[in-house]
Amino acid sequence: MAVGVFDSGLGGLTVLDAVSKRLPDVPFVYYGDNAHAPYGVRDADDIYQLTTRAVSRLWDEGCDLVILACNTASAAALRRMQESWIPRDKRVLGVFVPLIEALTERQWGDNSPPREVGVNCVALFATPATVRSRAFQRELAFRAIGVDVEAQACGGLVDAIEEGDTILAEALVRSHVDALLRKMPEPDAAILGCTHYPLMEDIFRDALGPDVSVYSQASLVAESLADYLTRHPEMRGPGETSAFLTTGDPRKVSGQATQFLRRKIEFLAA
Ligand code: DGN
Repeated sequence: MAVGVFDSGLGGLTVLDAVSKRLPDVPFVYYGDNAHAPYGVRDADDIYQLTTRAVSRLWDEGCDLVILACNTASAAALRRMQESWIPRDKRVLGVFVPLIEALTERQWGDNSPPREVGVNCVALFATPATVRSRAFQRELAFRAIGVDVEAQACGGLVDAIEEGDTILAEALVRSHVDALLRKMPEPDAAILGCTHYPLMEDIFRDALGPDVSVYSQASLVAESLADYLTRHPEMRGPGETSAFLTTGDPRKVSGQATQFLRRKIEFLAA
């Protein structure tokens, strides 16, 4: 049984890369909804419909456990899915909780009341839909008190990264960081809350300066999945090889993915 990894497009490949390195024996089925990307500018209902469709498709592939690598889908759809839609024998995990557990130094499943943690001021960089959802603040409030969050919607950054326009992407990172630092001059920590931003992590770190701890999701999600599979071995199974599915044009998406990750990837039609 493979583990499903869902993203609105190519960005989730950064998460897939990290989890495949951490769990080399686990097969994955990656589903990119390239025909409907980017999600960051869509409304919450639309994101919910697209995300449930993608997750159902991964369940059809035999993936009882699906990771929503997409922050925008995790923010706009995951809680609603968990409340009323996911059957008992399936699991869907998002990317916010591992980030927040790392930030608040909590173990998975620690349901104790929210408490003070080692950080006071957190900068969140994400897509407009993720920022609008306030999902990060909501999940954080379940676990921590006394933390100020200032969010910066990084308009244009996903497109610049996907187009490989590194000059524009760097300029956008620097101007979004400047905008955030005007609102919150001394953050303790910064969250890169979008699948694409790890590719610009060095620029974020440089623009934020050495005193800000930067939390990037790919490696944290990989650790959290490894931990989850240790506790739920029934959710993993040997045997299958990994596969890549897209709702877009497989040839075009394979070319873009190969360029995005600088290794050869072959997508099939979803
Ligand atoms: N995958 C999305 C995210 O992590 O928020 C970014 C791409 C998008 O759909 N805007």
